[in-house]
Amino acid sequence: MTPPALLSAALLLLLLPLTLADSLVPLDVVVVNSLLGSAPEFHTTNVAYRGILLGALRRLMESNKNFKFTFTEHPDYGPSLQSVNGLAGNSDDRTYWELLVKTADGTMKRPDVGIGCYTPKEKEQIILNFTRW
Ligand code: B12
Ligand SMILES: *[C@@H]1O[C@H](CO)[C@@H](O)[C@H](O)[C@H]1NC(C)=O
Repeated sequence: MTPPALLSAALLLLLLPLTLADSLVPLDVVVVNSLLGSAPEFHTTNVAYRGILLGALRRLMESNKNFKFTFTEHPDYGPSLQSVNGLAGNSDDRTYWELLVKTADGTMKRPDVGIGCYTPKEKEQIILNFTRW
């Protein structure tokens, strides 16, 4: 390698961690009440590269006064989404906030982990679906 090429390679290596640390993954959060059939609410937020959904929801709550959520903590599975915008799941009427994901290519999936483990990918739609089990 020529000295200038060596220098730019070294510079790149130096800057790479910085660029990665700065990159935020954009995603949408859609709030759906399938029991009322009301119009879905769309929000946009972001999370650190490979950050967890809980982080994306927190960022959204901090930036948007029309979105709030609460969660409870399970000793084994971690955080469980309890309420969105004041509406809480309830075991007596068997309601809960289901987690669904529409990927950038349009595929729908139901994650097999909760908000503390799921790591949203770029341009995914996270659907919080109030429903019954
Ligand atoms: C029944 C059940 C549910 C019911 C619970 C209803 C109720 N109150 O009884 C409902 C349908 C609500 C449910 C929802 C979800 N569940 Co679930 N559920 C189960 C299941 C089949 C049995 C749990 C149980 O009754 N255990 C026996 C009792 C005595 O123990 P327990 O500790 O008190 O059980 C409680 C917890 O399991 C809790 N719970 C249930 N699911 C989840 C998920 C998370 C992330 C958390 C924190 C807690 C939690 O609810 C139970 C009752 O209070 C387990 C799998 C299994 N066979 O264990 C999956 C399981 C626990 N669920 C799982 C998942 C992923 C979910 C969802 C995230 C699915 C989704 N995409 O929406 C959602 C939670 C969304 C949210 N709001 O945060 C995963 C968790 C894995 C993980 N590491 O995160 C499991 C292990 C299944 C799997 N995919 O392998 N679930
Ligand atoms: C929400 O849940 C209902 C009931 O399980 C289901 O019919 C519906 O398809 C879900 N909503 C979305 C947006 O997938």
